[in-house]
Amino acid sequence: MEESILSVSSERAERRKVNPSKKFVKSAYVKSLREYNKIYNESVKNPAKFWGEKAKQLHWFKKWKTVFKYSKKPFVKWFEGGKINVSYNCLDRHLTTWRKNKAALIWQGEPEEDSRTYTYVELHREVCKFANVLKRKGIRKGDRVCLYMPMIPEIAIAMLACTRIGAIHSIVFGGYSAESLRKRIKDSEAKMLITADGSLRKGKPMPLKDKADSVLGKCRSVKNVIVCKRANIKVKMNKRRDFWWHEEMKDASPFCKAVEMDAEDPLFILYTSGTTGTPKGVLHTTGGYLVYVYQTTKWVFDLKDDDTYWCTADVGWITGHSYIVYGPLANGATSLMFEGVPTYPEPDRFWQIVEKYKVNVFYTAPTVVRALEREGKKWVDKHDLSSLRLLGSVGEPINPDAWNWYYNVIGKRKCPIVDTWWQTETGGILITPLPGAMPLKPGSATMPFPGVVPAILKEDGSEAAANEGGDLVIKKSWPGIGRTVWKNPKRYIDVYFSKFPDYYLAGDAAKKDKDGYFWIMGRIDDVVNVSGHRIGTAEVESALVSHKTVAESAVVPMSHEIKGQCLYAFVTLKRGVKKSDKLKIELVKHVARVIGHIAKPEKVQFADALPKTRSGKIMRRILKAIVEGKKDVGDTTTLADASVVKTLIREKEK
Ligand code: 7RM
Repeated sequence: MEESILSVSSERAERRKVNPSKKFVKSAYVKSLREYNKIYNESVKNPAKFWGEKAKQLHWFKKWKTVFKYSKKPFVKWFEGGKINVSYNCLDRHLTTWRKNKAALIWQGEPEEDSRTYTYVELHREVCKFANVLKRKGIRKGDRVCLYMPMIPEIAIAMLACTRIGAIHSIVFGGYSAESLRKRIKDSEAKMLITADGSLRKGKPMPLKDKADSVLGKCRSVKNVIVCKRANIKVKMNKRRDFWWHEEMKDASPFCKAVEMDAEDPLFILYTSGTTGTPKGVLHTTGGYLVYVYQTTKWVFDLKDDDTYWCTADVGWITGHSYIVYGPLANGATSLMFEGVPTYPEPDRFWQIVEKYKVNVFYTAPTVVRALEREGKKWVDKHDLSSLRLLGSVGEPINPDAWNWYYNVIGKRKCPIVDTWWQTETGGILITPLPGAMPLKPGSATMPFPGVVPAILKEDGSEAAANEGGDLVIKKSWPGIGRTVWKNPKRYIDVYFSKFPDYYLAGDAAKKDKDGYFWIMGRIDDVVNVSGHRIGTAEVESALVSHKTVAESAVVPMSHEIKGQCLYAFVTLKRGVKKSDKLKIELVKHVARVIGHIAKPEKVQFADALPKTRSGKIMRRILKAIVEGKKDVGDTTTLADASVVKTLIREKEK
């Protein structure tokens, strides 16, 4: 009865469907399931035709010869023979249209009074100037440039300037430690570092340049450092090596021709943590990536010219690359960028910004939704959110409780929610609703984007039956797929193409229901085997969070003499709820009620905070180590707040 636990609780969820309103459908790009099915079937039958047509909407200096072909499996080439430039498509292409004076980037700083808007023509000018600064400092096509910056417009300007001259950017998230920065600079052999004096976090200046300085001595490849002023922190400048952004920009020319890049020339490297300690440098290339983020941004967010679009991610992770900068700008959209956090100065900051800029499309992570739900509805009710017409979610499965709150309290029951499943490696969104076409099922990322062919495989490689959990794979290539691991093609093959050699292995467990909806269950290693039952920890977490006292939870396996494994639940309570043993018992009972007795956590530990990456993902690897009583919980440098770990160890359940 392996699959029973996975289907019992989902059976109810699976039947619930939420349809988009007539008004939404009326203006949507794709208006019905029938229309989606038609587009989908054609895209899969003839991917070259489908992607070729989409690619034509961008500007190519020279058209491609073949839409796609394998050079040597699994290595693939998209739009071979084509010449294109990303910055040209994100900027120059709009300057000959009415969009030239449209807001491209609206930036809201953490202090309310700090904000800036760049029109397309203005952004183009800044990018050209900075591209000339790069050239002056000796940066050429193919060179790596490392960015270690706050969420300020200069990060987008630097990215676009790199793409303009064919330099490969490698963004290291500003929250990462100096040591993480060093590793990434070393692996990519970056010739330049672009950073800032510091960033602002909850009103406090946090050093960046100082942190970088502590390792730059060991980074021989870096010849120059460009420093932006942001946090008013005094920094040491090495005369021969370090230069101020604003000084370099003063006399830089605003004319810079965009380099004609081969479609398969490298665009950027983005490091992502793997199972080993060494992060993988995922390499994305030019033409395919741009076509993919262009088309997904347009259809998934149903983006229209008069929309103000806000993705709350940090530019330092893939969501920011694809859906703050490249996707929206390639569409000529207005993209909002926010420097701060959701709860500062008060827990209504996001809603205040939505009201201030009349945001229409809002894209965030489930962890943010849960954190703001925890703060209470009163913060939402202070603001007029009537401009919102579409909501998005990314990063983790969104549990039905958070989904309902997002839908009812934020979207006022009129905004579809696009639950978008994808990864750093996929470049863009792969499984997602097209919001005018798909009836939503809360908790499901629904269906594949046109051209994408996912499947659920069992260990022996055969396809799983409906509702049966297994490995999520993608059977056909798509233009946005990461092409290799930087300097390590073997690792690319090992990680993604060896368990099932013909398919891309996502590393997530998932299942597909009878209606063809995909349900992501979490990373493969988040599936726990309790007395022979496969239980997705996400499902137990979802049950816990559906209890009225619970704000957030993380469930991990713990070894158990009899059951093999059992479940250990970390639970964050809502504000004002009292911790008690009685409540623990009640929560365990609640899980039994929602899923069944076999899913009952063996232990419950209350935790005011959970170890999370700055992008909001709970680091279950660390929780597992804590639960197993390991002295060394492994690398904690990617955590937003490493002190959380000590508290959890101290308060561990016996
Ligand atoms: C975009 C991003 C990738 C991993 C992925 C999943 C999880 C992301 C969803 C999701 C369920 C979703 N890139 N994940 N989105 N799980 N539903 N809508 O997050 O490289 O940082 O992470 O995130 O496990 O494999 S990522």
